[in-house]
Amino acid sequence: MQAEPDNDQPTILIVDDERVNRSMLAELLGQQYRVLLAKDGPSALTIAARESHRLLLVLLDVSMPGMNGYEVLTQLRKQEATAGIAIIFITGQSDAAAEEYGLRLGAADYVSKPIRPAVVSVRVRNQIDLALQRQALQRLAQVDGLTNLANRRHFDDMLQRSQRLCLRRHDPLGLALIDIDHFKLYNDHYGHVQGDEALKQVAGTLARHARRPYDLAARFGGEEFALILPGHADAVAVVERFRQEVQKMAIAHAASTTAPELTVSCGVLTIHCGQTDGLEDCLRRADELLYEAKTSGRNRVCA
Ligand code: GH3
Ligand code: MG
Ligand code: MG
Ligand code: MG
Repeated sequence: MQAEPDNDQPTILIVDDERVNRSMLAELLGQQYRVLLAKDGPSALTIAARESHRLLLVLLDVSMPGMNGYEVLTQLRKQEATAGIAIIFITGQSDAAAEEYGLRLGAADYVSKPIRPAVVSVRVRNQIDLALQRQALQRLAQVDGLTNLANRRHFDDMLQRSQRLCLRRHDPLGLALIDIDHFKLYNDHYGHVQGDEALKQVAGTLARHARRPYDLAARFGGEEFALILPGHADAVAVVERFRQEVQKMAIAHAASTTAPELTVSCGVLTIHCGQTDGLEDCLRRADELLYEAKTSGRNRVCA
């Protein structure tokens, strides 16, 4: 993941065509949140796309020249990255039909002008709390509890997204399947608790090899891991370095017939853009390469 220069206050985007409204809201919310401002729909969409990874809430004026708030909401919902951002409409219309329309479009809440600061603060706080809870739940649903890596479900999801990304960018997509060697013997010899510790250590090393923003290290299941490396021309080299580092951790494995320490076998497939094979086929081929690594002596990378 990339380093974030700013603090981690929740980010709010205020969109209003009138400067006085923007400054009033910015002053009201600026103490507790990181506040961004936009004076029209198109710039709101640009900022939201750029900040989608940390933007939790948009305070959105309904009537603006050019693109109105309803259109902005509709556009935000169309893009995967911005679809989940909470929206509070702000409007001068004290019109029940307009309010109903906004809520039906999927706004989380509605406040009317003239703005009552205390009410806006509370409504914003409520929506931010909900958004943070949603984020925490989403994270729980994506992460493997033992290793903290992406779980299988998230891996499947990200593999599909990575394939789309690589198609768009005309990039190759590296896919690795990794399996710990003689891990049943490790458990038998050292016990399941120490087995879990070894899994965590291997996972930590794997995570350090998923360096770029779109790389993903996952627990594929049991003592198997996976690595997605979008846009890497040298996926094999990355995985080979990982394999060597696992061996260098020197986790003793007295029962292994491969080496005195814990080792891994890896299959690496490079999917070329334009190749339209289904991902199931790709996974099957990566698994065949892993099997080749196992049958040709373990503790190696086959590509
Ligand atoms: P190979 O080198 O052919 O991969 O042999 P292996 O023994 O590693 O493969 P096998 O599939 O026979 O055994 C996998 C072992 O991984 C068996 C299972 O108990 C262990 N395992 C799977 N998940 C966990 C876990 O969460 N914790 C621990 N401690 N062990 C696990
Ligand atoms: Mg306006
Ligand atoms: Mg296995
Ligand atoms: Mg194994």
